[in-house]
Amino acid sequence: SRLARDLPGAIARGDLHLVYQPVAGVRERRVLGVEALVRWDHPVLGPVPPEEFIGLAEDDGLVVPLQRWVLETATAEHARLVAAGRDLKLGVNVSVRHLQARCLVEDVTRALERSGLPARLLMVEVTESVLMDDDERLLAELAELSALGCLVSLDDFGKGYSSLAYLARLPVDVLKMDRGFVSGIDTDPRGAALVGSVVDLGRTLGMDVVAEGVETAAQREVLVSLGCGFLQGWLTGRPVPAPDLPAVVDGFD
Ligand code: G
Ligand code: G
Ligand code: MN
Ligand code: NA
Repeated sequence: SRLARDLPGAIARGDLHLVYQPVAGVRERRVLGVEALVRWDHPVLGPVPPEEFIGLAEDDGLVVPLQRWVLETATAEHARLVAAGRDLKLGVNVSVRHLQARCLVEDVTRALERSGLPARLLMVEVTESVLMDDDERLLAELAELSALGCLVSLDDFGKGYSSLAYLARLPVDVLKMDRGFVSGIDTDPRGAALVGSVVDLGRTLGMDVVAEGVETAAQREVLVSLGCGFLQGWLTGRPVPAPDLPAVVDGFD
């Protein structure tokens, strides 16, 4: 396809950019971190949805160069924010294919070295499809990331069919609860009960729980009452380019 043909050039030409969405702490009442999200503005076709070109990159063996670009760019941009005095975590989405390619640890190490970003501020986000892939080598790679001092989060948690037995064995610090759980919680008591059990599960396993896709004050209220400590979504902030972040972080209420 045209997109697949144009993607390598887009990386080289600088047609990709990153936006950052705030993650807020309920108790802290401030922004504690951001998640980097990749964007591609195609010169002819306009904005291409990330699901689409990341899928293409995965099929065409381009995902490692794409993810390297994301890691290098996000850590470099974020290190500048940290140097300017803001002690925020950075979440970067990675593809399971990058884990499978066995060079994620090396690429993360290099990005940390080049940017000077402390490892403790980097959170690697993997989707729960790693759970379905009962592969000891993937677990070992995640454990190596932990050993570097990075955080590991399980993204879109609850969307698929992760095994609870396996979850307990994963070296994961943070559960990012899929936004599908959040959408109806202010009107659906069963939905709220479900979110409550995910929060409890996180507590049991020693993992922080971030609610994704928080759009309304009513949803936030329910999440807070259920003990969810971390919120991400349009309510706490839309994704913005790096230069706009200081104003978003400092102006948060
Ligand atoms: O950003 P939304 O912005 O539309 O992102 C859509 C999907 O693309 C989400 O599932 C998100 O996790 C994923 N995504 C966004 N940026 C990246 C990235 O840099 N790498 C990978 N692998 N996925 C990403
Ligand atoms: O899968 P992951 O959690 O990495 O994806 C983040 C995706 O969620 C991005 O596409 C981002 O634009 C989107 N997103 C962020 N906040 C909200 C929100 O409040 N509502 C909805 N519908 N999408 C959101
Ligand atoms: Mn994510
Ligand atoms: Na994701």
